[in-house]
Amino acid sequence: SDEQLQQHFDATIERDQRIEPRDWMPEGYRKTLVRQIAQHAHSEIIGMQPEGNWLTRAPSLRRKAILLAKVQDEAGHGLYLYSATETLGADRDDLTGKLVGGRQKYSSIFNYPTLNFADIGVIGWLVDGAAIVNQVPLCRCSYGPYARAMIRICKEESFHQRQGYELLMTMMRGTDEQREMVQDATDRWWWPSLMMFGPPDGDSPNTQQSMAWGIKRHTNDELRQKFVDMTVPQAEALGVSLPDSGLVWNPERGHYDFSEPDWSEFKQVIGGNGPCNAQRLERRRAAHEDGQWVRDAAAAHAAKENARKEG
Ligand code: FAQ
Repeated sequence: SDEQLQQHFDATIERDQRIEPRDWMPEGYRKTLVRQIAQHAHSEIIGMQPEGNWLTRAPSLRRKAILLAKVQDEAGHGLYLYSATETLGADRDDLTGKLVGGRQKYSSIFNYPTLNFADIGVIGWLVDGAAIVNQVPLCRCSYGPYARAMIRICKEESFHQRQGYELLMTMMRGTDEQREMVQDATDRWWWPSLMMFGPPDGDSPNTQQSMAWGIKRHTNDELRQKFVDMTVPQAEALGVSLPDSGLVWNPERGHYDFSEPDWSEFKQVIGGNGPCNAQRLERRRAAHEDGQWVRDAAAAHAAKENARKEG
Protein backbone atom coordinates (compact mmCIF):
# COMPACT_ATOMS: atom_id res chain seq x y z
CA SER A 1 0.00 0.00 0.00
CA ASP A 2 0.98 3.68 -0.28
CA GLU A 3 1.53 3.80 3.44
CA GLN A 4 3.98 0.89 3.33
CA LEU A 5 5.87 2.49 0.47
CA GLN A 6 6.12 5.74 2.40
CA GLN A 7 7.29 3.86 5.49
CA HIS A 8 9.95 2.03 3.51
CA PHE A 9 11.15 5.34 2.03
CA ASP A 10 11.22 7.01 5.46
CA ALA A 11 13.15 4.08 6.93
CA THR A 12 15.71 4.22 4.11
CA ILE A 13 16.25 7.94 4.77
CA GLU A 14 16.36 7.29 8.50
CA ARG A 15 19.12 4.67 8.08
CA ASP A 16 20.97 7.12 5.81
CA GLN A 17 20.87 4.69 2.90
CA ARG A 18 20.44 5.71 -0.73
CA ILE A 19 17.26 6.04 -2.73
CA GLU A 20 17.75 4.62 -6.24
CA PRO A 21 15.83 5.40 -9.46
CA ARG A 22 13.55 2.36 -9.30
CA ASP A 23 12.63 2.89 -5.64
CA TRP A 24 9.31 4.45 -4.73
CA MET A 25 9.70 8.07 -3.64
CA PRO A 26 7.27 10.83 -2.62
CA GLU A 27 6.38 13.19 -5.47
CA GLY A 28 7.77 16.16 -3.52
CA TYR A 29 11.15 14.44 -3.15
CA ARG A 30 11.29 13.75 -6.88
CA LYS A 31 10.27 17.32 -7.74
CA THR A 32 12.79 18.88 -5.37
CA LEU A 33 15.58 16.78 -6.82
CA VAL A 34 14.63 17.56 -10.41
CA ARG A 35 14.52 21.27 -9.53
CA GLN A 36 17.88 21.32 -7.78
CA ILE A 37 19.74 19.01 -10.17
CA ALA A 38 18.35 20.77 -13.26
CA GLN A 39 19.39 24.16 -11.86
CA HIS A 40 22.78 22.72 -11.10
CA ALA A 41 23.09 21.31 -14.65
CA HIS A 42 21.98 24.62 -16.18
CA SER A 43 24.58 26.41 -14.02
CA GLU A 44 27.38 24.25 -15.35
CA ILE A 45 26.32 24.87 -18.94
CA ILE A 46 25.70 28.62 -18.57
CA GLY A 47 28.88 28.73 -16.44
CA MET A 48 30.91 27.93 -19.54
CA GLN A 49 30.20 31.40 -20.94
CA PRO A 50 32.02 33.77 -18.56
CA GLU A 51 35.24 31.77 -18.91
CA GLY A 52 34.65 30.96 -22.57
CA ASN A 53 34.85 34.72 -23.06
CA TRP A 54 38.64 34.51 -22.52
CA LEU A 55 39.50 31.39 -24.51
CA THR A 56 40.63 33.32 -27.57
CA ARG A 57 42.53 35.88 -25.50
CA ALA A 58 44.38 33.70 -22.99
CA PRO A 59 47.88 35.15 -22.50
CA SER A 60 49.81 31.94 -23.34
CA LEU A 61 49.31 28.54 -24.94
CA ARG A 62 49.57 26.91 -21.53
CA ARG A 63 46.83 29.12 -20.03
CA LYS A 64 44.67 28.53 -23.07
CA ALA A 65 45.02 24.74 -22.85
CA ILE A 66 44.16 24.83 -19.13
CA LEU A 67 41.13 27.04 -19.69
CA LEU A 68 39.86 24.91 -22.57
CA ALA A 69 40.10 21.80 -20.42
CA LYS A 70 38.24 23.49 -17.57
CA VAL A 71 35.40 24.72 -19.77
CA GLN A 72 35.10 21.23 -21.29
CA ASP A 73 34.89 19.73 -17.80
CA GLU A 74 31.97 22.06 -17.09
CA ALA A 75 30.15 20.77 -20.16
CA GLY A 76 30.77 17.24 -18.88
CA HIS A 77 29.37 18.13 -15.44
CA GLY A 78 26.26 19.52 -17.08
CA LEU A 79 25.82 16.27 -19.00
CA TYR A 80 26.15 13.97 -15.97
CA LEU A 81 23.69 16.15 -14.10
CA TYR A 82 21.13 16.13 -16.91
CA SER A 83 21.53 12.33 -16.96
CA ALA A 84 20.81 12.26 -13.21
CA THR A 85 17.56 14.18 -13.82
CA GLU A 86 16.60 11.62 -16.48
CA THR A 87 16.78 8.85 -13.85
CA LEU A 88 13.98 10.79 -12.12
CA GLY A 89 11.82 10.78 -15.23
CA ALA A 90 12.70 14.31 -16.40
CA ASP A 91 13.15 14.98 -20.09
CA ARG A 92 16.32 16.81 -21.05
CA ASP A 93 14.78 18.60 -24.01
CA ASP A 94 12.04 19.86 -21.74
CA LEU A 95 14.58 21.12 -19.17
CA THR A 96 16.56 22.90 -21.87
CA GLY A 97 13.32 24.47 -23.10
CA LYS A 98 12.61 25.71 -19.58
CA LEU A 99 16.11 27.17 -19.27
CA VAL A 100 16.07 29.04 -22.57
CA GLY A 101 12.49 30.12 -21.90
CA GLY A 102 13.62 31.68 -18.60
CA ARG A 103 11.36 29.33 -16.61
CA GLN A 104 14.12 27.57 -14.68
CA LYS A 105 16.98 29.12 -12.73
CA TYR A 106 20.73 28.76 -12.90
CA SER A 107 23.26 30.08 -10.41
CA SER A 108 23.27 33.84 -9.86
CA ILE A 109 27.07 33.89 -10.08
CA PHE A 110 27.17 33.41 -13.85
CA ASN A 111 25.35 36.69 -14.46
CA TYR A 112 28.44 38.78 -13.73
CA PRO A 113 30.93 39.78 -16.44
CA THR A 114 34.55 38.62 -16.75
CA LEU A 115 36.35 41.90 -17.36
CA ASN A 116 40.02 40.91 -17.29
CA PHE A 117 42.14 37.77 -17.23
CA ALA A 118 42.47 37.88 -13.44
CA ASP A 119 38.73 37.10 -13.38
CA ILE A 120 39.62 33.64 -14.70
CA GLY A 121 41.85 33.06 -11.68
CA VAL A 122 39.31 34.47 -9.27
CA ILE A 123 36.52 32.32 -10.71
CA GLY A 124 38.67 29.25 -10.06
CA TRP A 125 39.64 30.39 -6.57
CA LEU A 126 36.34 31.79 -5.28
CA VAL A 127 33.59 30.39 -7.52
CA ASP A 128 34.95 26.86 -7.75
CA GLY A 129 35.98 27.19 -4.09
CA ALA A 130 32.38 27.99 -3.13
CA ALA A 131 31.09 25.25 -5.45
CA ILE A 132 33.28 22.68 -3.64
CA VAL A 133 32.09 23.74 -0.18
CA ASN A 134 28.50 23.43 -1.39
CA GLN A 135 29.00 20.19 -3.33
CA VAL A 136 31.18 18.02 -1.09
CA PRO A 137 28.20 17.39 1.24
CA LEU A 138 26.09 16.56 -1.84
CA CYS A 139 28.32 13.50 -2.34
CA ARG A 140 26.29 12.15 0.63
CA CYS A 141 22.94 13.17 -0.84
CA SER A 142 20.22 10.57 -0.24
CA TYR A 143 19.58 10.20 -3.98
CA GLY A 144 22.17 7.75 -5.34
CA PRO A 145 22.71 8.99 -8.91
CA TYR A 146 23.17 12.62 -7.79
CA ALA A 147 25.53 11.66 -4.98
CA ARG A 148 27.67 9.55 -7.31
CA ALA A 149 27.81 12.25 -9.99
CA MET A 150 28.98 14.69 -7.31
CA ILE A 151 32.00 12.56 -6.39
CA ARG A 152 33.55 12.92 -9.81
CA ILE A 153 32.45 16.53 -10.19
CA CYS A 154 34.06 17.49 -6.88
CA LYS A 155 37.37 15.91 -7.89
CA GLU A 156 37.38 18.01 -11.03
CA GLU A 157 36.27 21.15 -9.19
CA SER A 158 39.15 20.91 -6.74
CA PHE A 159 41.52 20.79 -9.69
CA HIS A 160 39.75 23.86 -11.10
CA GLN A 161 40.12 25.67 -7.81
CA ARG A 162 43.84 25.00 -7.71
CA GLN A 163 44.42 26.17 -11.27
CA GLY A 164 42.70 29.46 -10.38
CA TYR A 165 44.77 29.93 -7.26
CA GLU A 166 47.97 29.10 -9.13
CA LEU A 167 47.08 31.62 -11.84
CA LEU A 168 46.55 34.31 -9.19
CA MET A 169 49.82 33.46 -7.40
CA THR A 170 51.60 33.89 -10.72
CA MET A 171 49.95 37.27 -11.31
CA MET A 172 50.77 38.39 -7.76
CA ARG A 173 54.44 37.71 -8.46
CA GLY A 174 54.19 39.89 -11.60
CA THR A 175 53.87 43.67 -12.04
CA ASP A 176 51.97 46.21 -9.95
CA GLU A 177 49.39 46.37 -12.70
CA GLN A 178 48.84 42.60 -12.51
CA ARG A 179 48.46 42.78 -8.72
CA GLU A 180 45.88 45.52 -9.18
CA MET A 181 43.98 43.34 -11.64
CA VAL A 182 43.84 40.52 -9.08
CA GLN A 183 42.63 42.86 -6.35
CA ASP A 184 40.01 44.37 -8.64
CA ALA A 185 38.70 40.94 -9.68
CA THR A 186 38.62 39.82 -6.02
CA ASP A 187 36.64 42.93 -5.06
CA ARG A 188 34.08 42.29 -7.79
CA TRP A 189 33.61 38.51 -7.22
CA TRP A 190 33.65 38.33 -3.41
CA TRP A 191 30.02 39.27 -2.69
CA PRO A 192 28.52 37.36 -5.63
CA SER A 193 30.48 34.27 -4.42
CA LEU A 194 28.88 34.55 -0.97
CA MET A 195 25.47 34.75 -2.66
CA MET A 196 26.05 31.43 -4.43
CA PHE A 197 25.09 29.66 -1.20
CA GLY A 198 21.55 30.96 -1.51
CA PRO A 199 19.40 33.19 0.69
CA PRO A 200 19.90 33.39 4.46
CA ASP A 201 18.37 30.44 6.31
CA GLY A 202 15.39 32.49 7.47
CA ASP A 203 14.49 33.24 3.82
CA SER A 204 15.25 29.81 2.38
CA PRO A 205 11.92 28.06 1.77
CA ASN A 206 13.45 24.73 0.69
CA THR A 207 16.21 24.07 3.22
CA GLN A 208 14.23 22.48 6.03
CA GLN A 209 12.47 19.87 3.89
CA SER A 210 15.58 19.20 1.79
CA MET A 211 17.56 18.52 4.96
CA ALA A 212 14.87 16.23 6.34
CA TRP A 213 15.10 14.25 3.09
CA GLY A 214 18.90 14.10 3.22
CA ILE A 215 19.22 16.05 -0.04
CA LYS A 216 20.96 18.98 1.62
CA ARG A 217 23.23 18.18 4.57
CA HIS A 218 23.86 21.74 5.78
CA THR A 219 21.98 25.02 5.66
CA ASN A 220 22.94 27.85 3.30
CA ASP A 221 24.34 29.96 6.15
CA GLU A 222 26.42 27.08 7.56
CA LEU A 223 28.09 26.55 4.19
CA ARG A 224 28.60 30.28 3.64
CA GLN A 225 30.39 30.50 7.00
CA LYS A 226 32.55 27.52 6.14
CA PHE A 227 33.55 29.17 2.86
CA VAL A 228 34.46 32.45 4.57
CA ASP A 229 36.56 30.66 7.20
CA MET A 230 38.38 28.70 4.55
CA THR A 231 38.98 31.64 2.22
CA VAL A 232 40.36 34.30 4.58
CA PRO A 233 43.72 32.54 5.09
CA GLN A 234 43.94 31.90 1.34
CA ALA A 235 43.48 35.64 0.68
CA GLU A 236 46.21 36.40 3.20
CA ALA A 237 48.60 33.92 1.58
CA LEU A 238 47.85 35.46 -1.79
CA GLY A 239 48.32 39.01 -0.54
CA VAL A 240 44.90 40.39 -1.48
CA SER A 241 42.33 41.97 0.78
CA LEU A 242 38.67 40.95 0.88
CA PRO A 243 36.27 43.90 0.42
CA ASP A 244 34.50 43.70 3.80
CA SER A 245 35.51 45.87 6.76
CA GLY A 246 33.24 43.72 8.94
CA LEU A 247 35.33 40.63 8.28
CA VAL A 248 37.01 39.89 11.63
CA TRP A 249 37.92 36.80 13.60
CA ASN A 250 35.49 36.11 16.43
CA PRO A 251 37.33 34.06 19.06
CA GLU A 252 34.12 33.27 20.95
CA ARG A 253 32.42 31.76 17.94
CA GLY A 254 35.63 30.32 16.53
CA HIS A 255 34.63 31.74 13.13
CA TYR A 256 35.06 34.90 11.12
CA ASP A 257 32.26 37.43 11.43
CA PHE A 258 31.35 39.05 8.13
CA SER A 259 28.88 41.60 6.78
CA GLU A 260 25.55 40.78 5.21
CA PRO A 261 25.65 40.50 1.40
CA ASP A 262 23.30 42.84 -0.46
CA TRP A 263 20.29 40.55 -0.72
CA SER A 264 18.38 43.04 -2.87
CA GLU A 265 21.09 42.62 -5.51
CA PHE A 266 20.72 38.83 -5.20
CA LYS A 267 16.97 39.10 -5.75
CA GLN A 268 17.51 41.29 -8.80
CA VAL A 269 19.97 38.80 -10.27
CA ILE A 270 17.83 35.70 -9.72
CA GLY A 271 14.84 37.66 -10.98
CA GLY A 272 16.59 38.02 -14.35
CA ASN A 273 17.93 41.55 -13.92
CA GLY A 274 21.62 40.97 -13.22
CA PRO A 275 24.32 42.57 -15.38
CA CYS A 276 24.56 39.67 -17.86
CA ASN A 277 21.31 37.66 -17.54
CA ALA A 278 19.93 38.68 -20.93
CA GLN A 279 23.24 38.07 -22.69
CA ARG A 280 23.75 34.64 -21.08
CA LEU A 281 20.28 33.40 -22.00
CA GLU A 282 20.48 34.85 -25.50
CA ARG A 283 23.80 33.09 -26.10
CA ARG A 284 22.40 29.81 -24.77
CA ARG A 285 19.30 30.15 -26.93
CA ALA A 286 21.36 30.84 -30.04
CA ALA A 287 23.63 27.86 -29.33
CA HIS A 288 20.57 25.64 -28.92
CA GLU A 289 19.08 26.85 -32.21
CA ASP A 290 22.42 26.50 -34.01
CA GLY A 291 22.51 22.89 -32.81
CA GLN A 292 19.17 21.99 -34.40
CA TRP A 293 20.83 20.38 -37.43
CA VAL A 294 22.86 18.09 -35.15
CA ARG A 295 19.72 16.90 -33.36
CA ASP A 296 17.94 16.45 -36.70
CA ALA A 297 20.86 14.47 -38.11
CA ALA A 298 21.10 12.28 -34.99
CA ALA A 299 17.36 11.57 -35.10
CA ALA A 300 17.48 10.77 -38.83
CA HIS A 301 20.44 8.45 -38.25
CA ALA A 302 18.67 6.67 -35.38
CA ALA A 303 15.53 6.24 -37.52
CA LYS A 304 17.61 4.75 -40.36
CA GLU A 305 19.37 2.36 -37.98
CA ASN A 306 16.04 1.23 -36.54
CA ALA A 307 14.59 0.70 -40.01
CA ARG A 308 17.66 -1.35 -40.99
CA LYS A 309 17.35 -3.53 -37.87
CA GLU A 310 13.68 -4.15 -38.48
CA GLY A 311 14.07 -4.69 -42.21
N1 FAQ B 1 21.38 31.40 -7.74
O1 FAQ B 1 15.24 27.62 -0.65
P1 FAQ B 1 16.56 27.93 -1.27
C1 FAQ B 1 28.88 25.44 -10.56
C2 FAQ B 1 17.02 29.94 -5.54
S1 FAQ B 1 28.41 25.88 -8.98
C3 FAQ B 1 20.16 31.25 -8.29
O2 FAQ B 1 17.70 28.14 -0.36
P2 FAQ B 1 17.69 25.47 -2.28
C4 FAQ B 1 30.32 25.03 -10.77
C5 FAQ B 1 16.60 28.52 -5.29
O3 FAQ B 1 16.80 27.73 -6.43
C6 FAQ B 1 26.77 26.60 -9.10
N2 FAQ B 1 19.11 30.82 -7.60
O4 FAQ B 1 16.88 26.83 -2.39
C7 FAQ B 1 31.02 25.91 -11.73
C8 FAQ B 1 15.16 28.69 -4.94
O5 FAQ B 1 14.39 28.97 -6.11
P3 FAQ B 1 13.24 27.99 -6.68
C9 FAQ B 1 25.65 25.59 -9.16
C10 FAQ B 1 19.30 30.53 -6.30
O6 FAQ B 1 17.59 24.78 -3.57
C11 FAQ B 1 32.04 26.74 -11.30
C12 FAQ B 1 15.18 29.99 -4.15
O7 FAQ B 1 16.34 30.68 -4.57
N3 FAQ B 1 25.61 24.77 -7.97
O8 FAQ B 1 28.06 25.50 -11.39
C13 FAQ B 1 20.54 30.65 -5.67
O9 FAQ B 1 17.31 24.71 -1.06
C14 FAQ B 1 32.71 27.59 -12.19
C15 FAQ B 1 15.18 29.78 -2.66
O10 FAQ B 1 16.42 29.23 -2.19
C16 FAQ B 1 24.46 24.19 -7.54
O11 FAQ B 1 23.42 24.34 -8.14
C17 FAQ B 1 21.61 31.11 -6.44
N4 FAQ B 1 22.84 31.28 -5.93
O12 FAQ B 1 19.21 25.94 -2.04
C18 FAQ B 1 30.70 25.92 -13.11
C19 FAQ B 1 24.58 23.33 -6.32
N5 FAQ B 1 20.42 30.29 -4.39
O13 FAQ B 1 13.94 26.80 -7.24
C20 FAQ B 1 31.35 26.80 -13.99
C21 FAQ B 1 23.35 22.53 -6.00
C22 FAQ B 1 19.12 29.95 -4.20
O14 FAQ B 1 12.39 27.61 -5.51
C23 FAQ B 1 32.38 27.64 -13.52
N6 FAQ B 1 22.31 23.35 -5.47
N7 FAQ B 1 18.45 30.12 -5.34
O15 FAQ B 1 12.56 28.77 -7.73
C24 FAQ B 1 22.15 23.65 -4.13
O16 FAQ B 1 22.95 23.25 -3.31
C25 FAQ B 1 20.93 24.44 -3.73
O17 FAQ B 1 19.99 24.39 -4.77
C26 FAQ B 1 21.24 25.93 -3.36
C27 FAQ B 1 19.91 26.64 -3.03
C28 FAQ B 1 22.13 25.97 -2.11
C29 FAQ B 1 21.91 26.66 -4.50
